[in-house]
Amino acid sequence: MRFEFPSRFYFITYRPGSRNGILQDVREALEAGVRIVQYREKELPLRRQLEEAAELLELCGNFGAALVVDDRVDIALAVGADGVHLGPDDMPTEIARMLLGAGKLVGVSVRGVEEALKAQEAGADYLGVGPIFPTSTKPDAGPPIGLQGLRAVRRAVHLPIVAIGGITPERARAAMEAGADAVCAISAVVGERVGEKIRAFLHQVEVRGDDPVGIRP
Ligand code: TZP
Ligand code: MG
Repeated sequence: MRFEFPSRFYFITYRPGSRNGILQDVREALEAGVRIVQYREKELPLRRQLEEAAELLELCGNFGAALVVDDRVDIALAVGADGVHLGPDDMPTEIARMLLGAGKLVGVSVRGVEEALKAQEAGADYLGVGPIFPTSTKPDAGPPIGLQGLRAVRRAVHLPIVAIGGITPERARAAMEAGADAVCAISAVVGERVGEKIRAFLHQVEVRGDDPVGIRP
């Protein structure tokens, strides 16, 4: 079945910038209305990551939200997460799909049309497209592709797109108008008052009326 983002803000954990711990950050994100969370942890030992992923999965489950694990198919499988998010250096999409099966989410980061078409062909459920704007959160993200780049990917694929990289509440609507189905931001929401900052995003990107994923709780 075709995947749709269950909220227009996609939350990624970011321990280096967290003030109150990623569990509390995720709780605030969920309370603000986020329904898809990515556990992204680049440094902790595997044992700790497994524990944290299991805790986050339970928390997300309480809100009916999906939890995907960045990079690590093994962790996603071990804790029974809802899926994974893969970049160009991670497990190839086809192999992740084979290991996880059809019922799990496979998200793939792409920078342009060629990568997007490949990911779609390989069985991705959604694409993370970016960096749209300059970002200092991911030093190896490469040069920004701009809203033009986002539009080009939108025209090329039918998969849902989450725009990432330098997104602020002020830029969020433009990203949606350029074809994103959801937005993601790390530096603009991490630190204190995570929930409040996410609400500012949701206020920008919600579609009023009968749009279930756009309505704030
Ligand atoms: N992938 C592409 S850009 C990025 C990731 C994980 C970092 C986004 O962080 P910020 O602070 O919202 O630019
Ligand atoms: Mg990765």
